[in-house]
Amino acid sequence: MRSGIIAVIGRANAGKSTLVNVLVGEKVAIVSPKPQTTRNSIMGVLTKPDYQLVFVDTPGIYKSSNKLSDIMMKTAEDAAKDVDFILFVHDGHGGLSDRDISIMKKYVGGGIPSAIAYTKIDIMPKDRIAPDIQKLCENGVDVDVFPVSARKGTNMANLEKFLAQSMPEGDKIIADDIVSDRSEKFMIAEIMREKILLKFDDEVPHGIAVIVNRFERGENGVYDINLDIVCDKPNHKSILIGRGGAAIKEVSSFARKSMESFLGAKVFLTTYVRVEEGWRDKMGLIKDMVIL
Ligand SMILES: Nc1nc2c(ncn2[C@@H]2O[C@H](COP(=O)(O)OP(=O)(O)OP(=O)(O)O)[C@@H](O)[C@H]2O)c(=O)[nH]1
Ligand SMILES: [Mg+2]
Repeated sequence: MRSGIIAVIGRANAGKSTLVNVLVGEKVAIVSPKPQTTRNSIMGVLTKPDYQLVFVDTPGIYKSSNKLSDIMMKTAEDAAKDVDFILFVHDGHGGLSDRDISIMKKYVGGGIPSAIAYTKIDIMPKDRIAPDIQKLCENGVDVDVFPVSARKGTNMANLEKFLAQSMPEGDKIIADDIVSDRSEKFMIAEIMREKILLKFDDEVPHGIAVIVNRFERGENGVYDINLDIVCDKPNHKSILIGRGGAAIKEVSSFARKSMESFLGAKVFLTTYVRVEEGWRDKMGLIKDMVIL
């Protein structure tokens, strides 16, 4: 048996959470086309008869603009310590800049075994892959590179096999039936945030926090869920609510459906939008609003 902890690191929006979800075979982390979707480190576990891979998905590396993003950056950096392996996720479709290489070099090829997942190859010309790998070599990035598409599943089995072989010999770290360290309550708040990220423009969702006030299952099997959607600015509140409440109604309806499929039960969802100006810069409020 081989088992180990794999930190999944990379720039914001690279495709880390998508990759972890696909490898684990279940959605443990929300995904969106916007950078800074993941705010916490989230564990996703893949248990097979002869190996166990414990992935730690992390917030993407991104320029910090407030206390919240400072904490997110620290979360990613901390996750890369004391692990058995670092899997650096690179968005191949986004090109390969000198800055990409310098960030990579911080994490790969050091004391901890590492590899690069060069992802999103389904949406880029294949003839760009080999020159990029060559460029990495020339720049002293001397680790295995796996061109993959998490979305299409391309080359994911090879990556999984390689990771399994790279783990130290040892017993399972996590019980068989556990796929994530995050609670249902956490995922409910994240699903709401995901739907907001998908519907609204950049500035609004990045200032959002979702607080679960009530999460109860009634005798009839229906979940009664009440959420506060906290936003950064009064004008964000009006955008979120929309004319006659149309926007919040639509986004809540998407979220409810997604919660129902996650929980496997009916959901009665109520939401309330409120403003806490500048909460992302106030440590006390961050602690209250982001489940760290
Ligand atoms: N075409 C394609 N798109 C992908 C692939 N992997 C991820 N994406 C898309 O890339 C975007 C970002 O994906 P995420 O998985 O949220 O990226 P992330 O690295 O976790 O982002 P942060 O949490 O913000 O750091 C989403 O729109 C995904 O659907 C892939 O293999 N192919
Ligand atoms: Mg993510």
